[in-house]
Amino acid sequence: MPHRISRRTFATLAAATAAAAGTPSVHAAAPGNPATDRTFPKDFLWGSATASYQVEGAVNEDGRGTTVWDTFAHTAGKTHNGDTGDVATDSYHRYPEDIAIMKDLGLKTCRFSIAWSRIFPTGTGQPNQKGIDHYRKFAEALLAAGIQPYCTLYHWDLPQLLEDKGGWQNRDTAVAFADYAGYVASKLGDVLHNYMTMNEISTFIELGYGNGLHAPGLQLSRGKLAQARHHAVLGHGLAVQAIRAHSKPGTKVGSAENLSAITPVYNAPEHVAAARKAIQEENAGYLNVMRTGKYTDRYLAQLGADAPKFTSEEMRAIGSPLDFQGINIYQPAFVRASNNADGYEMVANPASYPHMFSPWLFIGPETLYWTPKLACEVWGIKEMYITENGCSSDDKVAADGQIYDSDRVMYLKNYLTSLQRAVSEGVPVKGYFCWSLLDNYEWADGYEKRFGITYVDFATQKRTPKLSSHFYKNLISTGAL
Ligand code: GCO
Repeated sequence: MPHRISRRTFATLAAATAAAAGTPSVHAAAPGNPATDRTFPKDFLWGSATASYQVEGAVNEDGRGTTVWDTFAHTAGKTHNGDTGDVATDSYHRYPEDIAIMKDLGLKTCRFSIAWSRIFPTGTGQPNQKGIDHYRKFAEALLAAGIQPYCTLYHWDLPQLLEDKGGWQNRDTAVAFADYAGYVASKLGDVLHNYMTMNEISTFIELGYGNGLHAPGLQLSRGKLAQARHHAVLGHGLAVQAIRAHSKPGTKVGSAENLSAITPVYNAPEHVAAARKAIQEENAGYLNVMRTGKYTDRYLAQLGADAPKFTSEEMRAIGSPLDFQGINIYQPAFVRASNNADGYEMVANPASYPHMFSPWLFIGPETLYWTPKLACEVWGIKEMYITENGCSSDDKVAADGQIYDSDRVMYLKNYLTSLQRAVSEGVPVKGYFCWSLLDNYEWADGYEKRFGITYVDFATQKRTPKLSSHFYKNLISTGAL
């Protein structure tokens, strides 16, 4: 079974033209003494994140249509142990219990995703009222618990019938996604006020259509892949417009993107300047084009004849202004200054570099300082959320029934210390969503890699808070590290 080692190490075919070096900081210094103050602002939004296919189960209930992940997970040899999301954490039924866990933690917000195929079982056409009813009940239960819903409209579970017509290779999928997004906003706008269009476009495109490690498991040529990438960012942009057209004033729209988490290899002016160039070029096909509405010259030059076909109207849609930007951050992508034409070079980690239980998850807490800071500077972002951060552990239940995941506590403590540094310096990060509330279906890694702060016994569905959950609860209640 191929591992997901390559999962977040995608290169976006970036190329040579240097982007704005030395962009001035947009942040005013925050009050207090950043060197000694270890607290987060009182109104900081603490949350957790999950995704439909990873937690819901109930794949054949209430009219849900088949998705690419159902197909992929049920194809022999595609996932660890042949694991599927058929049951997952059974959260379609057990969400009241999950919300009670969130409430006990003191969470202010919850990031979850809507399964497109529960709303439109075939992707387009006739909507399914039972799907809308389910997410309405879920959102109402969150609100009753004092928890603000943050809804992702697409976390990779594409309706299979759309994939049969080409999936993201087909421009019509982008239009269908926008129609679905607008429909949800029109039906649930009274209970949902914060939307993320898509989760990690870079991951579902590069792994789903590039190296084939994720659904739908294709390995496209470079040109076809670039076109699929374009359709996905276009789908994002059209959905932003559709949500705005169908929602009330005050509704906020953003995305949750897994950018290449550019981090200077160490804090020296030349490496920081290199990182400013790298963050744009290494994310040229995703966040950079979504934030600017332009492909960089370097990106297009490197693709040459394989560059995507696009119109100026599409580019305007892709660059639709957002109210906030979510970024998912796990491992750093180190960069150093270089005399080459790019002005930077990525640093490949040696085999001895430490990682968490997932081999791709290199440990680099400072990425939660540098990446938000550089991203906000370079793209002029005024409101940012860390929409995912967390880690896998080889969790075991101890003789006393508890789970002492000291490695996850180490990871969270150090990453959050870096985040606190960024916030205290005025980087506009307004909240943090821990991945994940519960152990869940980790895609091609099945159930082996546990990312939850709550342990799930998958045989009984019993939930037990881990040591990291107690750490997180304490942090939320005190606001201090
Ligand atoms: C992703 C996700 C989550 C993962 C998490 C841990 O990026 O894959 O948004 O679905 O489970 O990041 O790998």
